[in-house]
Amino acid sequence: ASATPPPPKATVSQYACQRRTTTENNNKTLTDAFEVLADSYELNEMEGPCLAFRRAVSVLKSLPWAVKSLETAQDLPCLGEHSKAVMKEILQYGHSFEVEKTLSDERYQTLKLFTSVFGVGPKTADKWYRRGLRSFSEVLTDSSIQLNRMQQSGFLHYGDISRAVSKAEARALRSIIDEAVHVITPDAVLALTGGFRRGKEFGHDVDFIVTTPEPGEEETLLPKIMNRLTKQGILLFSDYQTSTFEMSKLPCHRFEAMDHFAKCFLILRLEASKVEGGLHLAEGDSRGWRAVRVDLVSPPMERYAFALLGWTGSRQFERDLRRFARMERRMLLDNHALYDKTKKEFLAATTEKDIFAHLGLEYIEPWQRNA
Ligand code: DGT
Ligand code: MG
Repeated sequence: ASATPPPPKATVSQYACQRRTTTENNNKTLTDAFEVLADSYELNEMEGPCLAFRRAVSVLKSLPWAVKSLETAQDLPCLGEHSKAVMKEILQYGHSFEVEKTLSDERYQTLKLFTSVFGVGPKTADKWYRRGLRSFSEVLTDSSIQLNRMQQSGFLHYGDISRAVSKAEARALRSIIDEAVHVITPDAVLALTGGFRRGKEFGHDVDFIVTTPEPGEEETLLPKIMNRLTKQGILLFSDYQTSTFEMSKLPCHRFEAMDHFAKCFLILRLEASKVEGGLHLAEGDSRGWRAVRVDLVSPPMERYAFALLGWTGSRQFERDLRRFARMERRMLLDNHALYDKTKKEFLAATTEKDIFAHLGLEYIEPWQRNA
C-alpha cells in the first residue's frame, strides 16, 4: 500500500498581497536589524538594496514562527546573499557587526535625527549634514538656514509629534473629525485608514478618508473642515493640497509617490478631556493637551475603494499589490484606478473586495496587511 504523502510544505509567496501579516511579529530581532540597513540604504539613495531588505523584512514579519537557523529559512523568498549573511551573524552572535557599525555611523545618526522632523526629507537632511550641522540646536541657530512653514511647526511640536499616537487618541480624533464633516455634509462618509485601520496599537499619525456622495462636493470638503477646526482653536498647522485628479490622465505608467486627490496634512491640538484614559504623554508630563499629526484625503466617491485600499497600507503591502498587478496580471493599480492592459479598459470597483477579485487575489483583511 502506498504511504500517505507528506503534507506539501507551505510555500510563502514573494508578494506581500498573497500573505497574511498581522501586527504580531515573531522575528523582531531580525526585522529590526534589517530595517536599520534598509533605512541606511534609503538615506543613501540606494533603492535596489533598500527594497531588497524591505522585502526580506516583510517576509519575516509574515511568518507564524521564529527563524532559529539558516536552514529553516532556506525556502523563504526574498532572502538574498546579503540578508542571509546578516541573518547568520545575528543567529550566531546575537547581533550583526554591519548593523552595529551603521547604528554608530555619524552620518546615519544625523540623517535619522533630521528626517525625524515633520517636513524634513532625506534631501534636506543631507544638505544640512554636508553643511556640517549635527544637532537641532546647530540647525536652529544657523542663520543661513531658512526653515519652511512645515519645518517650523515640525520643530515647534517636535516632542509631541515624535511621540506615538495611541488607539484611544485616534478614536478621540475620529470623533472630532466625524462631528466636523457631518455638520458640513450630513451624508458624508468618514473612514479611518492607515496603521490604525490595520489594528495597530500605536501610530505616527492618524489617517482618514472623507468623501460625500454628491459629485464634486468632495473638492470643498477639506477647506470647510479646516475652517471649522480653526474656529474651534485646535488647528495648529495645515498644509492643504488641492485635487489634481483627472480620470482622463489615467492610467499612469510610472509608479507615483503620491496620489492626486485633495488632501491635507494637519497638526491638531487634542485635549486630554476628549481621550478615554487620558493622553499618551511622557511620565511626569501633566499637560492637558498634546499635538497630533492627522492626514485627511478626499477622493471622489466613485474612487473611494481605490483610495481606501491605497491609504490603508502598509507601504510594503501597497508596493507588492502594484507589483503583483503589473507582473502577474498585466494590470496597473494605483490609488485612483485599476487598468487592464490586455483588455485596454478600467475595471470598476465599489469595495476593496472588488479590487482583490479583479486581481484574482484572495481577500486580505486590513488587519492582515501589516506586511
Ligand atoms: P504609521 O507610521 O503608524 O502612521 O503607519 P501607516 O501605515 O499609517 O503609515 P502612513 O501614515 O505614513 O501612511 C498610511 C498609508 O498611506 C501608507 O501605508 C500608504 C499611504 N501613503 C501615505 N503617504 C504616502 C506617500 O507619500 N506615498 C504613497 N505612495 N503612499 C503614501
Ligand atoms: Mg499613519
